[in-house]
Amino acid sequence: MKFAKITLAGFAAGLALTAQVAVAGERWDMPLAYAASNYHSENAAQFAQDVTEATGGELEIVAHPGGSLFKGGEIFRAVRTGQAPIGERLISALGNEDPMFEIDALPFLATSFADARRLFDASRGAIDEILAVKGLKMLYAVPWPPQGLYANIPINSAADMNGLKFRAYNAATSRLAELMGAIPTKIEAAELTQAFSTGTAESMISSGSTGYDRKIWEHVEYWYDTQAWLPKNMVIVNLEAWDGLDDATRNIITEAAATAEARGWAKAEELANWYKDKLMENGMTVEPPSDQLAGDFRSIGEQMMNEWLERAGAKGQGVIDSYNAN
Ligand code: PCA
Repeated sequence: MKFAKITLAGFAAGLALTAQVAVAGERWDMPLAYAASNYHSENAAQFAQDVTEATGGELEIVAHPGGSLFKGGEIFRAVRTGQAPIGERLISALGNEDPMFEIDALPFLATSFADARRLFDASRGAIDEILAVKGLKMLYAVPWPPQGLYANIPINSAADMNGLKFRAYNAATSRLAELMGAIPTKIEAAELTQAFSTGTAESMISSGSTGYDRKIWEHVEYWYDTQAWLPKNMVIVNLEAWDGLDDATRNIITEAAATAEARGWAKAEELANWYKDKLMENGMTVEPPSDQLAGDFRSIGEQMMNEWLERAGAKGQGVIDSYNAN
């Protein structure tokens, strides 16, 4: 059975193909949103190879980076409906599914790798529960390096962002842009080069990683190291596809996923400074934010936290409390 063919036919017909899930002895196509050379994608490709090898080819997982099989914005739905058995998605882009998914994109809640890890530990159970209800299971999650502000002009305060076109990657970054008076548009990383070269985007918040992947220095000169948060990608599997596997195969995947998670966290941390160096080597001005900009970001962050707590309710507060207690 060729999963990719069923996938496209099902997609065209707008059908949820939850009945046609893969079983062991199958090929699993794994859509990824980010560039093949990005460490998340390389890590996922390694995970896919590890599973393929450890199962002796009984389950072949094939990674498709760069949004080539499904675009970033389509991957969650594709896996949920069984059009793809497995895939990777930026967790915080799923805020419309549940506010809990936005917890790792709240400004200044967790700004170091160690804190991001603690926040992941505190939130994983709640995220797993939400995914299970949607017929999904998280296999592993890996962070992006700390988020900073890219702009084509010097930015010394939030007010300097007024009227700038801002590329957002989720609802939280759109809101942040709005609160600075910038004009947000949601654009996937795969479409960044086009957005910046046509002037659709003049600024964004992202890691050095995405700026490096997209040669952002060809379009903007400034990156302010605001260290605002560390969002994560997660690899999810369709539960029906998962349940169709035998125990031995599931154990192999679980083990490969744990290895991929540890490898990915280590790689992200190792590369964080390297990316900054690359931005500078390519002529960008890389600086800490001015006191004014840092202060403006902090107060916007507080407002966003309050807005999030209103949406996320007692469950959200509970996760924040357990994060703060550890
Ligand atoms: N890069 C991704 C999400 C967070 C990051 O650092 C992006 O810009 O799309």
